[in-house]
Amino acid sequence: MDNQSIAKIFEEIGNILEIQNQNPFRFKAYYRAAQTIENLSQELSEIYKADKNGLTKIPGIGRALADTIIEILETGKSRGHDALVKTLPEGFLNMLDIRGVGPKKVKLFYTELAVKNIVELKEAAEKRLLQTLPGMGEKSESEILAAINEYLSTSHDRRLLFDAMQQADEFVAHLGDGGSGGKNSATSKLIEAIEPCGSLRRRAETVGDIDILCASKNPEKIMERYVSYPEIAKILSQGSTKSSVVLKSGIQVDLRVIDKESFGAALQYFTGSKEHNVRTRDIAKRKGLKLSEYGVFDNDKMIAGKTEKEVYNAIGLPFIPPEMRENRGEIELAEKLGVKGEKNMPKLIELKDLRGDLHVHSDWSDASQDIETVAMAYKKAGFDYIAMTDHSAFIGITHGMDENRIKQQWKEIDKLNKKLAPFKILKGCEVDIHKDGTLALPDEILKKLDIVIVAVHSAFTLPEPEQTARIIKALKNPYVKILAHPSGRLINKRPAYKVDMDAIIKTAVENDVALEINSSPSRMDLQDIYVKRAKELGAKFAINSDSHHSSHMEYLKFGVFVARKGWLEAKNVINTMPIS
Ligand code: DGT
Ligand code: CA
Ligand code: CA
Repeated sequence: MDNQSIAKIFEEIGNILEIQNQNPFRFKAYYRAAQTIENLSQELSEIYKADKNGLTKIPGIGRALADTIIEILETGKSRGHDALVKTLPEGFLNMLDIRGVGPKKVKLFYTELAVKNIVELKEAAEKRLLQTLPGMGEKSESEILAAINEYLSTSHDRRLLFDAMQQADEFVAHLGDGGSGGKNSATSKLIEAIEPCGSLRRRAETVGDIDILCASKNPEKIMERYVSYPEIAKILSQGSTKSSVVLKSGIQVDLRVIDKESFGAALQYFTGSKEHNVRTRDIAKRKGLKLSEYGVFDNDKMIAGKTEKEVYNAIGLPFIPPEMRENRGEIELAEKLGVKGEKNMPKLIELKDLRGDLHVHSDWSDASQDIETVAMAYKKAGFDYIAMTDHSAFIGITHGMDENRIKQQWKEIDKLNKKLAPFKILKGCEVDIHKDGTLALPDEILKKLDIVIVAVHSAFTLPEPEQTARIIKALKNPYVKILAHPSGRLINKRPAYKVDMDAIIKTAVENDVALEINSSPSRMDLQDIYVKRAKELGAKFAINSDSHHSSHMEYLKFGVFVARKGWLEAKNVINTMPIS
């Protein structure tokens, strides 16, 4: 867990204590601690690892706060924080993300107007109720309304695919018979088919709203169950086959119920993208057909609609996988191949093609589990190998390894490889690229490693020519195998560093360096559009979890989504290969 995330937990504890009218001493201590942590130049995990009593030596961090930090470092959360969050209605704390709204105001809105989330706050502002409250006026009300609208229309409101998928799964489980444990295809007598579609089904990195399509003979019953979902904050519209709601988390969910005979056509329509749909409708029209969400029609006769494949084939195209439907060349390819050429469409990579993970951390740097625990988890999940790629030592970054500790780690890995064979742990390192393009470890060490991953973790704001030159220089080192998270962006949090991505891709190709697709849900980096471009330029890829806990293995599917959106096949990805 990094300092930013820990600081956020402390700030939230402070917020909740303040909302609860607790002693100002208490909540202010948490605010101060959050500030201190945010400004530290060293990771808390590193401080703790170096010295078990080191945390209390940080100014403003006493024994109790230090214990909370240790609990978060070891378990990924704080029970005290969890318990506090549960005292508030769901979505309550999101109100604090609105500019000009702090703990005092949310407390006021809640006690005076029973406002529990952003949606209700917006309603109250639109009804001009906020201006009636003590300390508020017309001006502060309109400022808050403007801030809410800004918040709802900016990228904050586009959710990570990871979050949206979780919420969609829960919703689908609710619609199914009493919940099926979060499966995407919950079915019951009432529901003949159900599928989240839209940007979520296309596996876009962020999702604006969730679209769910359902086939049923009894739409009224479905709608009844739909609007009874306890997570709903507001029903926007409710019809017999079409409804929209906003969840307490703030995300909108649109539901359409359709006849089974039209399910494929509706799925095609509501999966989009809009740009892709415009093209497919056009193609139908040119053939004298009509394509709608109800089916493909020749005059009034329905000639396809039950499955998507039927729909594409009826307009003369091979089936196009949802991830490719962005009007980025898939229509041209599909037209060229035709229905008969369906087998020549890219055979997109699948999660089961991955045999190893080439970017994994342990407690030798900034993760919490030892190598054996991590390796055993991968082995148990059916993988053949991992590369242990703990961080190199680099001031101000992480609990990194110097040459001595790397050599010690090799001994540990050799020992474990005997024990776990045929499972294999490769010796690796995530090596920092210095500002000048040199690497944090000497060649004598690098050449003995199986996997050298290089990464930028500092000087994010260099001008484009310098940032590009820095990375290119690193890629030319003969021992480098993989460039980690090539753009450095964190979705909704930190923009990509400015680089000439084409030049970097070309250098990677020339020097036989694989580009990483980092599967962490907030990274998904390299991005799909660059993946497609890099594939065209002949690049190789590695889909890695960058896991800091064995449970992060689950992230790999998000890397696979990105790869599929970039049209990759298994053969383009090095960790689909057996170990040689
Ligand atoms: P989002 O929600 O912003 O992440 O993106 P989408 O793609 O899920 O967009 P959304 O929810 O507005 O609409 C869902 C799908 O419905 C969209 O992907 C394609 C289809 N659709 C929506 N509006 C139109 C339209 O005006 N024309 C056509 N052809 N299709 C549309
Ligand atoms: Ca959508
Ligand atoms: Ca929608």
